[in-house]
Amino acid sequence: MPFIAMHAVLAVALPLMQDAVIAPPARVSLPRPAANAQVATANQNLVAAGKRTKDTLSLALDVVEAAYQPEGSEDPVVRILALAERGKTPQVPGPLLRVPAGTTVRLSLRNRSDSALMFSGFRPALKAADDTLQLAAGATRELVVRLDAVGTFTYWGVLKGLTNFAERDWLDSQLSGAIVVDPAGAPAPRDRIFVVTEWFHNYPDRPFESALVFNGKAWPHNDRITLTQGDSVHWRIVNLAAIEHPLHLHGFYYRVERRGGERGDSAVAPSQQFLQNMQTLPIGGTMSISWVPSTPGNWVFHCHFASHVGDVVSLHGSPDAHTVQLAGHPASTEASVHGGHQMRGLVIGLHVTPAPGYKEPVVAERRTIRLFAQKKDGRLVGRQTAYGFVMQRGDSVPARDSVQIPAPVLELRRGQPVRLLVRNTMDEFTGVHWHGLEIESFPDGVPNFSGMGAHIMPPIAPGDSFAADFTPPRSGTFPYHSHLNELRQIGSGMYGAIVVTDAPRDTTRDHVIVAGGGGVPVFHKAGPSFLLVNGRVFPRPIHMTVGDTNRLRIVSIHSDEILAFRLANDSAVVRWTPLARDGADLPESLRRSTLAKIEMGPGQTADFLYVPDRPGELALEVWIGSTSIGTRVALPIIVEAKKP
Ligand SMILES: [Cu+2]
Repeated sequence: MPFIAMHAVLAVALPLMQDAVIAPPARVSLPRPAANAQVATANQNLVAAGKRTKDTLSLALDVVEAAYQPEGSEDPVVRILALAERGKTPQVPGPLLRVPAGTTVRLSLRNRSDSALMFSGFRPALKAADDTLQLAAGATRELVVRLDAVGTFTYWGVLKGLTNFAERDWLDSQLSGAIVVDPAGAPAPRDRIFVVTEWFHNYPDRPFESALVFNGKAWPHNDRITLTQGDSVHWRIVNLAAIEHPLHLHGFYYRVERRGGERGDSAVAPSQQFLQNMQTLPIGGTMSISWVPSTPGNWVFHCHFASHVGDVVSLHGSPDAHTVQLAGHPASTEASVHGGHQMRGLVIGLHVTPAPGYKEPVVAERRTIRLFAQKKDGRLVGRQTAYGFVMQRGDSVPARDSVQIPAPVLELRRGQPVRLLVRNTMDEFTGVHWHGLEIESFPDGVPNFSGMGAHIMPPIAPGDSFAADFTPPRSGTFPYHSHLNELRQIGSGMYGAIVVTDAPRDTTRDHVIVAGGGGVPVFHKAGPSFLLVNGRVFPRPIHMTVGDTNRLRIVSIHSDEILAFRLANDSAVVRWTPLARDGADLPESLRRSTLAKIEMGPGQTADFLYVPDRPGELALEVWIGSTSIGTRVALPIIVEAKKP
């Protein structure tokens, strides 16, 4: 719950950060489990709990005091209440309730903890207000419920007095699990279920402590998933954390086939499905996605909030590494010292094994684009260091302290082999991800993970270069950005747009709009969350002519915020026509004129057609969060009359 409050606070403009030396705060003492507490294990959701005979499932669950270690074996063990099948080990997330439709569930729920609790969700057909089960300390409740509706649902418990799982804090944070109701008579499912939960502890006077996990364990301590090239993959993702997550798949597109929440789950009509590599999963939301890993190698599926894949959600990380950096100190994080990747939290690692006969493409000639990853001190608001990419034009190398935010648009041609030669002139490691491009794993840009077998992409060390060789297979709009120390590097400007086309584009009618950050978001204190559109708080206007068909390519790449976009004139929101999403063309059925409004998570792109019908001025307005509150940047669009 406090995580939400925190995001709300970020929308408020605040004084600039101090440049004084800020030492990382001392480790907080975390609530420890009792010595005799049972140890909770990570639940991969592969085995349905209970005992099923014909059309009845008998399930006995106990709430117990447990010891939980969301990260590695060296990392803190914290206290939680957890659910266990009676007589078995407690699990995080709670045991999987999975049955064919029409099954009657006989549930016995016993509270062996000292805390009074309330449970909800076991009766998904009821209204939320009617589905509450009070469970005093020491009490046992029996429940008989027939599950008829197919889909993905959730159950959850909270401490007495709370009414919603999103109000949970650390102690009750893991009292929940997935309910899956399969069609009756269907073959054994070949899917995977991933449940997101967060252990969260707020402190009045110190940074909060958080561990964000898929199926009970945080990256890099969770299981790798092995897939075979070309096999269909079906996943259900369940968000039982108190914040939404923009979930991004590297290398491939997925389709969202079902969407749901606690009280419902419905199929998305095939005509409404589209190719996407990012979907924001709301609080309490579920989704069923399908995709085909068509290229072998290592890939990641992760939350695209930089803070959800970094130190901020690690119990043992240095919570204020970025603040130390802001204060002008040399980077001191693990990644900078050892070159190791710094991802934590909500990441799933995939190994896609090659199909027989797979060969990496061999390319004789490539067009080379030289990019420089650079820093410039004191260039951002609050005298923060600006980070960015600069492109070499002609023979001379760009000035070492030159930085461009956003990075230059990479104009690539579909099917033309290219080499992005990235030289790191900074004093810290980096890596670059060509977000959404369906390329080989090695150049994909996740340091120490992208690649296959022993051929793994290294982080780009200070003074080193990395050649990302690939051939873009699809025309569209994509972001590129740092994939190391994302909070600091993306937050400080290491992002830009890639436009892949079949033919040169007419930039008088084809406009790229990149919305991102201009300074590191600060989570532990109320801090600013900067927003720049095309690199500016007051962006330069775009010019259009009445009657012309214009294409707007919008890239949303703030490190930690969902952005809302709206194209409006003085009086009203205008209409535009969606063309593409995440770089992939939309099906005909979704290319319908619509009100010009969209919310986009980090890494998401969308292309629209807009035909101005009268002269005058419009604005593409961009907000952090939902429209009408918080920070707004307006990009003016000046429409001129048609020349006679
Ligand atoms: Cu997230």
